[in-house]
Amino acid sequence: LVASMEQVDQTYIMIKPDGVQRGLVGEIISRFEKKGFLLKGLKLFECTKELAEEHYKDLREKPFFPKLIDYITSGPVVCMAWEGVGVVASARKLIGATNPLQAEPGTIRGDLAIQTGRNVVHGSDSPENGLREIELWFKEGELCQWTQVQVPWLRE
Ligand code: RTP
Repeated sequence: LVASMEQVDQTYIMIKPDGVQRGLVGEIISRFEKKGFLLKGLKLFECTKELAEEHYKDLREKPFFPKLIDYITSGPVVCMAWEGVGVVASARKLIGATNPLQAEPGTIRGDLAIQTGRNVVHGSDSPENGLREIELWFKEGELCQWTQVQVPWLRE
C-alpha cells in the first residue's frame, strides 16, 4: 500500500539490432522480468529511418548521428514498455554506462557488450521521455493493461 502512494513510471526499453542478431533477446528481457517490473508492451519491429531519427532527434547534431541511424535501422529491434515505481532510473542502472567498457560488471552492457556503437540496448533517460518514446514506438492497442498477480516476497 505504501507503493501505491509513489509515482508509477514507464520506460521504453529497446533491444538494438546487435542484441537481436547475437541472440541476446531472452537474456535481456529476463533481467527486467527478474527485477520484478511489469511488462506492458513487447514486439519485434523493423523501424524506419524516420522513426529512428525522431527517437534520437536530440542527437541529430552529433557527428555519429548518421552511423547511429544506420545501426538502429540495420535489422529488427525488440520494443518494450516496462512499468513500475522508479523503473526509469533502475532500468538505466540495469543497462549500465553508454560505453560498455565503462559499464559495471553485472549490468547488461558491462556483461554483454564492448563498443558504444554496439551497446545492445536502449533505455529512456527520464519519465517524460519514457512516455514520449512509448507513444512513439507503440500504436494504440499494442499495450496491455493488466495487473501483476502479487508475487509473494517481492514487496513488504
Ligand atoms: P540510449 O539512448 O541508446 O539508451 O543510450 P544512452 O542514453 O546511454 O546514450 P546517448 O548519449 O543518448 O547516445 C545514444 C546512443 O548513440 C550511440 N552513441 N554513439 N560513437 C559515439 O560516440 C556514440 N555516442 C553515442 C550509442 O548507441 C548510444 O547508446
